[in-house]
Amino acid sequence: TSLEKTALPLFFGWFLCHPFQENLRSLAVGFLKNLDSLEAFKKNITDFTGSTERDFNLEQHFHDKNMLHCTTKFCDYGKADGAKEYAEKQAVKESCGRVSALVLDALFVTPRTLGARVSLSEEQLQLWPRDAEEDAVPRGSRAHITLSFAEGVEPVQTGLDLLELVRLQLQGQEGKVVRESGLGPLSYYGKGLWVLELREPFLAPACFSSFYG
Ligand code: ACK
Repeated sequence: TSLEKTALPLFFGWFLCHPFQENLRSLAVGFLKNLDSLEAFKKNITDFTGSTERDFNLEQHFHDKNMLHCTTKFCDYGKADGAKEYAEKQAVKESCGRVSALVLDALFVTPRTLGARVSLSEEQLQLWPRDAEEDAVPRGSRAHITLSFAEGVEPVQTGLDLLELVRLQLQGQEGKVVRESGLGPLSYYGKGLWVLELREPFLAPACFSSFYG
């Protein structure tokens, strides 16, 4: 009906349940502080600044961003390809309001974005759109939570930065382990891409829902 047509949201996704948003933010701040203090990071600071700026500060580069979520389908109020089909899927309709646990297994940072990689379960993959990424990467590779992005950067960039990491790893690049932190190995992949693989994944209960903005 025409009423339903007007109901397509900005996007669908999982929204982190309340206390876990704060916990994840703390984890991310710790990650940035740690990185900021590393010699290896300072040596490659031009990735971020384009010059040898002395007073660069990662925490100021990435200010805090709104509510934390993992986008499944970006619908753009119906303007995005496949938005209507996605919204009408049985699994999507049935899942609205349901809570499931997101498994966050890495944090990554680039000069543009700060994000968490999400490893989707088989059940969660039922809600993952077919067209989220090209066929060259495993389904769900783009799943992430945007923690922050630099000024002038669009949030869509976090998923693109993660896909870049996935492609590098598929090509066999492992990154250079720069530090074994309590949380896990921290690696540098070049071009300002830093990844902390979490030895213990961060489990975040999250509610599947649409978002209108
Ligand atoms: O951080 P995100 O996953 O990246 O969450 C936001 C959300 O939708 C609202 O903007 C994501 N987003 C924006 N544009 C696109 C797009 N073209 N494809 C996929 N996700 C998008 C953005």
